[in-house]
Amino acid sequence: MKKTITVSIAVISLAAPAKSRKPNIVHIMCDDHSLQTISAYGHPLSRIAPTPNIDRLAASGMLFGRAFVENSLSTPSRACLMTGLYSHQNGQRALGAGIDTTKVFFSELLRDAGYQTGVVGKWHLQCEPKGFDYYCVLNDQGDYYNPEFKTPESRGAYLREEGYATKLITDHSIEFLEKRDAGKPFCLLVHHKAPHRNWMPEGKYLNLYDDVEFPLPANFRDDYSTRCDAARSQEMSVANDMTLIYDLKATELRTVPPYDGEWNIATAVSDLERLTPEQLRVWTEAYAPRNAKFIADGLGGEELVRWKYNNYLRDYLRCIKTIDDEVGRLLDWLEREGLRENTMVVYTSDQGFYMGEHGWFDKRFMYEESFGTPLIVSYPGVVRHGVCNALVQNLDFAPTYLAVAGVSKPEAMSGRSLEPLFDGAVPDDWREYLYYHYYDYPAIHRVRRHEGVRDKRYKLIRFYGRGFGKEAGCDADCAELYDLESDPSEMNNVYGDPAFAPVAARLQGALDRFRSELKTDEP
Ligand code: SGN
Ligand code: CA
Repeated sequence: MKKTITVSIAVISLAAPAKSRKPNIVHIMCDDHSLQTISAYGHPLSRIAPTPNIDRLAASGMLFGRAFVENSLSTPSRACLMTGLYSHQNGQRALGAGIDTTKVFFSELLRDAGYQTGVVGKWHLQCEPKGFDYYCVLNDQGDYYNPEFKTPESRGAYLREEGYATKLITDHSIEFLEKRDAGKPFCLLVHHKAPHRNWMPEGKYLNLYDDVEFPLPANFRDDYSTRCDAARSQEMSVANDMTLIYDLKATELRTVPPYDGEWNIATAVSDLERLTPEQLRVWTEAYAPRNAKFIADGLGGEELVRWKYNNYLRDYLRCIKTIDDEVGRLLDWLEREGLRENTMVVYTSDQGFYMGEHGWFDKRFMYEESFGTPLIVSYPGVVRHGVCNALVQNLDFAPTYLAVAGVSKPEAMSGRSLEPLFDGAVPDDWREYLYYHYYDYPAIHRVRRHEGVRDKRYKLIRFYGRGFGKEAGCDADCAELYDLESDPSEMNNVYGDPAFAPVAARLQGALDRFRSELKTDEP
């Protein structure tokens, strides 16, 4: 039984009958790409910096308006992608070691089913790529300029290549496709490094948006007054935690007190040491005049915060510009080769990102900007064109790819295939709630541990756990509740408001059910 009223489809086109050949799969996943900066999502920011090529996918495919991750951090998200399991099930709770390599990766099952499998770019998990015929992966987070890649031929060594990461990743993706056995279907994961911190743009875009003044988000000055302590004790604020030298490339400040002791100088210097003399010349030509003016102006207070915000946005969006170009190059290649028709192309990110909302950059929190992630699925003739607002999660990738390949999903996988949504209707038994759990504390950005549930309208978050370091003695045990319909930017925590007591009880019931059914970690 299907309901047609619970999903909004912007434009309806009749889906063709399911195709008989096994489809190819191209999963393009950026690192930290906010949906606010994809124009198909319609956010004001993306009107200033459009993404015409990513939009090509949305123009032919299904754009998910409520896509989320289960733990907003790179390795947990990547482990979830590969296994279809929650963090506590696949072992990858925090950023470092964790992945339980005895778990089945969907790539292994696709390969067994006759698919040629490849992964290019950021892998990040502390295990070898499992279930791949081909890999060409960055070392850990990887570098923007002249990065090192490991391939089956390099025998465990990471070898430096000259060029810009986003382009090299596309080059290697196309190489994999060119060399494939055309008689077999393929599944290719294209995992970009960009636009991860510290947002180093490609040479030709270093002056893009120079003259654009970006408006601060309406809630940039959130004073966190209605919330638990976690929002106050984080260290991911544009004003206080974004560093001038490392993040904002004011390299010349190295020798100017009081900045000469600033965090991450060593990293910032080694980032530039990676550049060839010609790359460095282009880089310096772009940033040196801006930095000279910045030093001469001696900005402080409000002006300094605006300068930081604008230069953060400019570099981030410059990185996105190359991503968009390279998505276009890959799509053009698929079209030229006549492969587009039988290929499901997915665009997503390992999580969302703050573009100054609540005053922040980075991710981790269960608030919408980082809990949410962009998701566009284009497979003309099979996936209907339009917007789907069903609740979906990165747990669903593995089951979806197995389903479209005709491979049965292992019993243990927690996610569910998105296939039933592809005709534009939402089945009656589609999930009503999502479960989220963030563990990486104490760690950089100091976001406290929390878990929670979200339905289509409300969100319950529970912060928990011992405080360390500057939070020593501040053990967390505190809840927040948001009505996303009346308060989409989550400024007004209504937990404890008697008017919302029934909602709080209902969401707590859902959280309790997740805890017992999924045997989650005890807070
Ligand atoms: C690095 C970044 C952090 C970021 C984590 C996780 N610092 O540690 O800002 O939160 O990665 O990012 S940096 O100084 O190394 O740039 S993730 O996308 O891999 O989860
Ligand atoms: Ca990331």
